[in-house]
Amino acid sequence: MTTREVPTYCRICEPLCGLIATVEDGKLIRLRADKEHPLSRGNACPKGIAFTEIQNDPDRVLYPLRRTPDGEFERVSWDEALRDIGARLGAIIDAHGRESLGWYFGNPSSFSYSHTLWLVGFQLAAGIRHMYSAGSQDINNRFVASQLLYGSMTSVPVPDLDRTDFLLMIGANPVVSHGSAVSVPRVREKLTAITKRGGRVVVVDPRRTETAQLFEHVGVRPDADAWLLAALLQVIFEEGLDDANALRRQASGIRELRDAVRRFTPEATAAVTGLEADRVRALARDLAGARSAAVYGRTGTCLGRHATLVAFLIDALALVTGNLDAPGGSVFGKELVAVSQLNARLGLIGYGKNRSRVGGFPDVLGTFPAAVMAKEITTPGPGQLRALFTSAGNPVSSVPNGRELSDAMRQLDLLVSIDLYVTETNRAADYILPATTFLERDDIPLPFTALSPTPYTQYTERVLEPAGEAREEWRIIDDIATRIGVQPFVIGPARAAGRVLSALRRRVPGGGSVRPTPRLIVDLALRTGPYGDRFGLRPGGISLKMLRRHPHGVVLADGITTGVLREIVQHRGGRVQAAPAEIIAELRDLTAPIVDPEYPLRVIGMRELKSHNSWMHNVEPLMRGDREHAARINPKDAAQSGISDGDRCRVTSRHGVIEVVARLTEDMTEGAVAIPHGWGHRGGWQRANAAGGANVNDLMSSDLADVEPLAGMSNLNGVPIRLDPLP
Ligand SMILES: Nc1nc2c(c(=O)[nH]1)N[C@H]1C(S)=C(S)[C@@H](COP(=O)(O)OP(=O)(O)OC[C@H]3O[C@@H](n4cnc5c(=O)[nH]c(N)nc54)[C@H](O)[C@@H]3O)O[C@H]1N2
Ligand SMILES: Nc1nc2c(c(=O)[nH]1)N[C@H]1C(S)=C(S)[C@@H](COP(=O)(O)OP(=O)(O)OC[C@H]3O[C@@H](n4cnc5c(=O)[nH]c(N)nc54)[C@H](O)[C@@H]3O)O[C@H]1N2
Ligand code: SF4
Ligand SMILES: [Mo]
Repeated sequence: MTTREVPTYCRICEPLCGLIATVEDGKLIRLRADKEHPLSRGNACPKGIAFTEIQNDPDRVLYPLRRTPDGEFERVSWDEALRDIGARLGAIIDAHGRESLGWYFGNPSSFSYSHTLWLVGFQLAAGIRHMYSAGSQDINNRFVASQLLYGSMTSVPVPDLDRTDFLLMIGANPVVSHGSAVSVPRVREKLTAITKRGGRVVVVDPRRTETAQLFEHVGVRPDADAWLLAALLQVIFEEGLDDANALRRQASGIRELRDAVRRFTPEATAAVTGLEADRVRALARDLAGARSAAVYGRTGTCLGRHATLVAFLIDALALVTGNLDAPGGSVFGKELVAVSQLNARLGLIGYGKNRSRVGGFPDVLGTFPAAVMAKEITTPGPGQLRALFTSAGNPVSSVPNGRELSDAMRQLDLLVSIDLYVTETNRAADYILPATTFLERDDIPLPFTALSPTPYTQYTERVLEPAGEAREEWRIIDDIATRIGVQPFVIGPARAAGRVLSALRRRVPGGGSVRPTPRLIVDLALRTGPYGDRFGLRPGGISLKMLRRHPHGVVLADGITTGVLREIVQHRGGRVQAAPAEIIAELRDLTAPIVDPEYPLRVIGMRELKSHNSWMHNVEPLMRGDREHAARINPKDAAQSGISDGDRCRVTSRHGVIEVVARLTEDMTEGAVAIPHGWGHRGGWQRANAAGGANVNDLMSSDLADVEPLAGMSNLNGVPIRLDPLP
């Protein structure tokens, strides 16, 4: 028997905690936290440790599956599956063109450089327009706000946690989520360190969350953040608390912004936010008066009806108080590979280069709103979506109106899913192709260095050989591409990286046609990137070879360098645009939501420590105890609806009905009801199916009018509902 202890890192969520895998005769025995990891230092959460159960899960899909006419799945060979998929794609393309092909990629894809790289390569090379992702349920508004402010979609400021004196946190619960759009292991310690050194953390959330309980809580009404942020800006301008020097240096359009927020006084907005005017004034003064302050918002600010506006105002608040790009403020990390720069130069993917066929929504980084996917399938006409691939995603569970999507998918000529499980989405697929887990592939977390307050990276080789016949996504994508006569990264981005490629050619015997691998491309990008070794010209710089010598990861700098705004901003003149027309218009037209007495309450999302979106409910150790899918309700609201703690209740919106258990808690502000997403399973995961619950996204609307217009964000927070007792 041979036993190995292999350092690697967790790729379930954004802290990327260091793990040690114990492997016996090629089988994973256990995962534990890596004490030698420079940032996570022996810390990991229950999900990371429990990944052993997913790795070895008997319900995992390990062979290509084909759906039979009776709706069951049968095992087929890779060759059979890919040959048939290729032939069917060929026929669809002949009849309807490549514009009838589509792809949805889900959240776990962001943790695989090779998956995302090959997908972008395939998209560009094949000219695929129907691209969809979890981003329109997550973060695309943030990218559009950055486009408007800085002219650079991928420049997202992060809170300078190690130096800040005041953190204003809006719609995020990092004590449970472990932080998002900011990559920090041990985030709870980082936050408590702020208050320990005399600073403040203020959490704006309709629920007194696990994070809010540790700090100061501001119980805002759901989907009222635009009003609150505008009011904070109004007070700061009115009382002359803005940092005029910083604004002169950094921004244009400040006067228009000041005029646009003028009507949003704390008094005028109190009815919408539910917050006393004095409290809002005090918050504005404290924020502006703090030695340094960072303003940070996450999914609670991304899934409302004004998601792009809210993300914009979050940065505007940092800007106006002189905290943008300043120590302890909202700061810009340096990318591991120069994606933003390269993209700005080549204009490969951006914002609004294309419009969706249905609804006319602008693309965000080459993707359209996933909320319109169902209608793209069912709406006839040129460019109708007929063949759909999904990889690392479960959209029937994660996008608004899952039932509509599930029904629409039956109309497709071809549905292929690359996943670990039979899920709610792919149970109706023609083929399910087995993907490797993160332990079965090499990796480097490309997007996360710029989001880490301590710039950091780690390369890991695969820890395990793929189980069964599982394959890496990039190989599957490459094979499918080849079968329709397309080659990712020979045409497309590789041509763009011309000089690098010609250097590469010289090293490839025979020269001429090069089929680079993801590993080769990433090595070149690293070596020529901001931290790279420039092929030996910069001693101490990084390359894959260098990173392999440091299996626990490498800290690249002590902290984020500030004073870089001029390099970030791509607008002419190098100034942050504080008053883009879209934002000013939305502020002008902002009207208080009308309360429909039929639906007096509002549903919001929440995350649970032992769930991960829709895909960890099959893990027995995480499901032990009395875990159940429950709505968290303020006791007063429950009493009004005639509901007691532990009752099953019916939740009704204008768009659907679900049934869940009621949990009464004073942690909910009145009028807000929190229900986690990702429950109500009907796939091949037996423990998950047995967990019960419902798909909360059956309550959500995919009507075009309910999709946020600037970034195509789904409206999943603040949706009007009614509660009724069940017999
Ligand atoms: N109501 C409501 N809805 C929401 C949210 C909310 O807050 N409220 N949050 C939204 C957010 S932020 C997100 S990110 C989305 C997530 O939405 P999705 O990304 O669509 O779905 P997930 O539940 O993350 O499912 C991931 C799928 O990938 C599979 N998988 C896991 N690892 C791998 C891998 O390495 N390779 C492959 N090929 N497959 C893998 C899993 O089995 C699972 O089927 O949900 C969104 N939906
Ligand atoms: N344990 C666990 N960790 C996770 C995940 C998971 O499923 N489970 N998912 C991962 C993913 S994909 C992501 S994107 C991140 C998300 O990371 P976070 O955004 O930190 O996660 P949430 O816990 O959903 O926090 C959102 C908060 O917004 C609040 N909120 C809802 N509506 C509003 C509103 O209108 N205004 C304000 N101000 N607040 C509002 C909710 O009450 C909630 O506390 O978490 C990641 N980490
Ligand atoms: S917090 Fe948990 S799930 Fe997230 S990276 Fe760390 S161990 Fe993995
Ligand atoms: Mo997410």
